[in-house]
Amino acid sequence: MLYPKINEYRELMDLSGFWDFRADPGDDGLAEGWAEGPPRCVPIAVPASWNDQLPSLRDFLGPAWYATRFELPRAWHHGRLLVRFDSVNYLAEVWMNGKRLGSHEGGHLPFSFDATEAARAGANLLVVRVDGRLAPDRVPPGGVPPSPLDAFPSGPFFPDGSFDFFPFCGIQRTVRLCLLPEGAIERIEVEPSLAGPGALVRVRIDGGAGSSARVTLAGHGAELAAQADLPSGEATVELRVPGPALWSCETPNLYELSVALSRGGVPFDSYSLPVGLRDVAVDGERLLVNGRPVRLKGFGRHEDFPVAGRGFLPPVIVRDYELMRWVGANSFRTTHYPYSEEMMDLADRFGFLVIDETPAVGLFFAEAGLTRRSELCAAFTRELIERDRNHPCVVAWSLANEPHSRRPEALARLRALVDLAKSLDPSRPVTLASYLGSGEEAFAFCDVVCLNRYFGWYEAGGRIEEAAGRLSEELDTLHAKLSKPIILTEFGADAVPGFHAEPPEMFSEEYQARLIERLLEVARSKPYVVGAHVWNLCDFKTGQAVHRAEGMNFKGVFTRDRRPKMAAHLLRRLWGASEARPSLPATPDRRAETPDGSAF
Ligand code: GCB
Repeated sequence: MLYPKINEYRELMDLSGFWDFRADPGDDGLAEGWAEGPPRCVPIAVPASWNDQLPSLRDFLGPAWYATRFELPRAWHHGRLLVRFDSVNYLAEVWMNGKRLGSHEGGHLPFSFDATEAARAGANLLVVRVDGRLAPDRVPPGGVPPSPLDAFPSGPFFPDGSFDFFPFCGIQRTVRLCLLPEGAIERIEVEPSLAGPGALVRVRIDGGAGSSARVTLAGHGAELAAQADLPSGEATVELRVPGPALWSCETPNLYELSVALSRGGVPFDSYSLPVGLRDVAVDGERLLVNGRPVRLKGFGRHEDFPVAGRGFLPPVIVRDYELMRWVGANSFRTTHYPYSEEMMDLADRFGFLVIDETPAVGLFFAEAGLTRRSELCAAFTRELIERDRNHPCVVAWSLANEPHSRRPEALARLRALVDLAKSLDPSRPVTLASYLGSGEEAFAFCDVVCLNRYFGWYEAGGRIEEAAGRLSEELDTLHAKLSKPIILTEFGADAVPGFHAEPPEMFSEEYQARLIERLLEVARSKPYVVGAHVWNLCDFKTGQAVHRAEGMNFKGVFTRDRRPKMAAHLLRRLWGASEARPSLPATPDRRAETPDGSAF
């Protein structure tokens, strides 16, 4: 489903606010008919995770029930009514006025249900049962039986996710009612190509069976149009843009693409979205955007903030872009799940290069639940590519973070995922991030090698020079074996804010800053290393574990409340941020003052 928008043919109602909430630790709600409205509820904010709003439920992962009442205007009784959830972690089952609408599995991707039959003019009740429990047959998994083949340096945690971030639960992004005209546009896929003169924009439209579409592309002096009929509800049109204003990190030029449908000459639906004209390619050991080599400078990050947990918080999104731009970053990876659609929109506008990652973190390949996990990984890959394919900021798909791929079963499964992503979107490189270094056999079928490496922390802790030497060796070995572009997608050290030590010592701000500086120096000295993402932009909440004081991962270069540590100042110096950056790149000229992405 397209991102919900209001226009002359489409209506929206945002259901954010205080909902009713009831935890269901005994899992009695289904049998007791809570779908008709859970009893004895407390207020809860939506969107947001429940764990830090209601501290007695911090470690409770579900099931739990949400309910909200809303009034529908009588005028809304035409067309098709959808209820759209931008994300719910992890399982959601939804009823309107007691009628079951459907269920969805997976914590970070949108879904919608048709509520045309169930809704009525006047008062309505929407009920959602959310189950965020961790299990081996979910993705990401939890409760994974320990095995030497699946070893992961960060485990084990309480709650027992096979990943290093807190398993926040609930309705974490916006919920909206969307009123669409009958036969509305369902999907628009935009694929720009720079082959031939100018730029070619291929637009595929789904929906609108029996109608005609007018497609326009406007901006930067261009005003192009094409016409197509949709007898069976699909059509592809092509527009050639002479002298295109290309999208790039330095000049994030966007055009506006609009599709307008009419039937018998009567207009009945339209949808507009920004598009960027650019292409991405791997050429030997280089990553190219518009034929020019790029080098990624940036971070892994988390959607994480006090009280709201993993809830959608627009001010934090703005602040995080300010922080990244302040240090001179031009890139991030959506570690370790798809970020909000609004975050992706701003990446397009700011000119960030994004490695877009599915929620497949901590994957293991032992038999228990393997078939189901594989199905879910494929479903999430499909859903992510469908959601984000029109964003120029996405320069690669990452299909897993640190899969425990030593088992022989792993390779065929990972290859199937890579093949799936390439068949859905042949225009972008596909990758996964691994901690196995040159032992990662899956790199053979990835376009770009993404290495997560903690020399100076989990290995060679306290020994910065040894860490630098080992990283240098490992990069050269990987390069000799694969001859592909390499991105150092994770490296860093925990630094407890305000803890200082000279000479530098692990957990001090000095140690974190010097280690990052030294490892970046190594990465920079290798022409085939095309990017470096420091782990992490900000400190973030994780499960409790002996190596996680305060239930926190302190590898942020900013604190959880977004104050800089020494490492943030260091990066600002290294990445060459200029003073007085405009908050939004209003024009390409102003944007040209920002770093050109040529070094990291
Ligand atoms: C990793 C993981 C990341 C962890 C990080 C750490 O390799 O990909 O999720 O948070 O290490 O700090 O241990």
